Formats: sequence, structure tokens, C-alpha cells
Amino acid sequence: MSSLIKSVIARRVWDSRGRPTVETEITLEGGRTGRAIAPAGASTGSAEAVDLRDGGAAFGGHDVQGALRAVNGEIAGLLIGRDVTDQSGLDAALIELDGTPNKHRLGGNAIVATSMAIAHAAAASQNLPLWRYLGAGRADFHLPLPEVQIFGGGAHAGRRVDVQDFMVIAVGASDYAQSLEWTAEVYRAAGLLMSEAGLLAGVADEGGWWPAFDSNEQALDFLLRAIERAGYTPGQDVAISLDIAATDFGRKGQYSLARDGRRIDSDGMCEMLLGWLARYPIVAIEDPLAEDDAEGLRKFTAAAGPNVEVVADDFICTNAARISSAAERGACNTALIKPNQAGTLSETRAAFDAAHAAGWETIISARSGETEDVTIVHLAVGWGAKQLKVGSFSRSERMAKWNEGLRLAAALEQAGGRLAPRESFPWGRR
Ligand code: 2PG
Ligand code: MG
Repeated sequence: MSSLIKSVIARRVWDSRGRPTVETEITLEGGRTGRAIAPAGASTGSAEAVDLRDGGAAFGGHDVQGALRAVNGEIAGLLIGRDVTDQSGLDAALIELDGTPNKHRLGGNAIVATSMAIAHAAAASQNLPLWRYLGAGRADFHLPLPEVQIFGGGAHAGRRVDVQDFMVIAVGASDYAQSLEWTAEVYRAAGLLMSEAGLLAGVADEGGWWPAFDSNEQALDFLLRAIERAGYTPGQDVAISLDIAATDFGRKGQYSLARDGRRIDSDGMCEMLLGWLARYPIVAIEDPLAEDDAEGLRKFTAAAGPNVEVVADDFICTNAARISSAAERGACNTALIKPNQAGTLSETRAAFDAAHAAGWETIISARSGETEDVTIVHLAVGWGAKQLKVGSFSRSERMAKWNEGLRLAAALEQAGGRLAPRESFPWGRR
């Protein structure tokens, strides 16, 4: 089957926030196709590839005509006639064509949709599912452990609480399917508890309950109660994971906790979060301090200890060099990996490899603005990520990804695949 690119087209499709985004579709000589859609973040790190928007009046300035023109014009001109299985060569050519350090000329959205479509078309040319194509050469595959939002906050829920993601990880589940079952029960129990307490205000950006809590700690208390009400033992069966997304409310070592009515410095943040680690069964904590607070992140990582995943998102922006230098200074120990922060699949892979080379764990993550695209689930399985974070347990842009994991689990079961090696979880040894 030919792997030469015959055409590259972009079309405007719509994301989970009702905003325009870019879909790239690549057709090969011989007729096979691959396509992918760019996601979009709300709480973004400053070193991310630029999500190119048109500005102006239409759709609140979020239209993507410039990015679509880039794909249909310059990018198509570059790629037509090339071998689609040369992912690294094509990604390097895209980076060179753009010519800017942050991909603002052609748009990170134009480039990432194209780079992921290249992988889909390449897998199709070899008649392989994407996960297997991406995992070529690997003998052992496993499903990632789902990290699932129960309450939304921060930029995803009108800053109703400061902390952005209150999540659970079913650490005691025996396989991927069971971890989703347990999570479904916790999600349901949390909704019931909140509506009984008159605190349920709707559903947030990533499908988690939109809480009307009075404090960040009240959210943690409700999460604990939801786990218990669903019949699980907190910490043993189902543990808590947080994305503080502190870049959103912290700068230059000062943090404004609007919900708690407090302004604290970096040491104060560390103290508050270490207090939460002591009182709640928290196994992972993302962006505990702002992206400009490397020293705070170093101190926090040292104090939290090796049994807690200190996850870097805004701080590293899926960049290999940033991950290596963070690891050298002891800031964080786990990388959140988002393809659209990097802009190409090859740079995303480089970041993923840099994390493992530094002894870090990896979490493949969606964005708050998502679609039916399930590429990241295949990345998680094909590359061997420990966790998968795609938002909550409702809304089809999220469920499409959890459900794709079930299909991959079935495919892997035939090949002897697993959830994830329990013994490799730091908290599994507690
Ligand atoms: C994050 C993501 C997903 P956003 O901060 O990790 O929760 O949010 O896509 O808005 O950056
Ligand atoms: Mg984050």
C-alpha cells in the first residue's frame, strides 16, 4: 500500500466549547486516509506552541481561518509527494517551514493537527491500528491508569474554587475497565452528595461537577465522602489527584486564593499543600506552584517525597529541554504530556523520552477544549504512559477517549495486555 501523500486538506470543525478548531485530513496515493483535530487549552503555559486564532468579531475572536489557510496552502505544498511514514523528517520540515520558536507563523494548531494526521495516515498505510504503529518495536503494552476529574474549578468553572481539577485515580482497580466502573460510581455519588447539599451548580468545562463550594478544602472533603459513599476505601481503592494549576493565580512568588480569601507566598502555598497531603489520600499533585516559581517547585518536590507524583504541566509545556533541566534541579518528578503544547508528535515524543530518561513518570493529557479525536489514547498505549488524563466522566469528548481505551483493552487482552503494572506505582507500596 502506497505511503506517498497525495493531498492534505484542513477543514474547520468545532470543539467542546463550541469554538472553531482545525482538522487536517491526509490522503495517500492508493486512497488510505488519516485525520486528526487540534485541541485547545484554557489554562495555558507561556512556553506552549501558539494556538493561532484570527481575532476580530467572529466567534469571539476564536476563528482559525489563518491556520486553515496555512494547512491548505504552505503545509500541503510541503507534504504532497512525501513518504508519510517519515514522521520525524516531516515534523522537522514543518518546524523549519514555520520558522519561529513557538510556531506562531503557521499556528501550533495547524501543525499539531497535521502532525497527528501524518501518524494516522502512516498507520493506515501499514494496515495497523495507531497504537500498534506508534509502539513498533515494543513487546509489552499496557493500558494507562485513568486519572478522572470529579469537580472542575479554576479556569474551567468560572474560578468557583481556585484549584482547577479535583480528580480520582482508582489505584486499587485490577484493570482498566474496573477503574472506569469505580470512577463512574464515585462521579455519581459526588453528584448526589452535592445536590443533596444544594451545592451542585452544573457541569464544568471538562465534564466534572461545577461546585458551589465555600473553600478548596470543602471540595476535598466532599471528594473523600463521595469515594466512601460509593463504597470504596479512600487511598486504598480510590485515591485523590489534584491539578492546582497555580500559574493561574500565582506570579512572582505570590498566590491569591480568591475562594479562601487569602494571599500567600510560595512557602505558604507549600505549607498549605503539604497539609493537604498529610490529611487527604492524595497521590498526585499537578502544578502545585506557578510556572515562574522553580525554587518553590524544587522545595515542594523535596518535601512531598517520592510517594507523591509532583506533576509538571505549565512548568515544562511538553518540552524535552525544560524537562531535563527541571529534573536536574529536582523540581517535579512526573511529566504531563500534551501534543499541542509541543506542536508536533516528534517533539511530544522527545519530551516523553526525556521524562523517562530523567526517571520521571508520564501522564498523557487532553486539553479542556476537546473533540471526538482519540489520538492521545493511542499515544498512551503505544508509547507506554503510566496515566491518562482526559477530564471527567461525562460529555462525549471525554467519554470518546475512555471508551477508546476499552477497545484498546480488548485488543490488548488478546495480546496479554494489562492495566498498568501495580508494583510500579509509588503509592502501591504504601
Ligand atoms: C490542564 C488542562 C487539562 P487546559 O491544565 O492540565 O485539565 O487544562 O487544557 O485548560 O490547560
Ligand atoms: Mg494542568
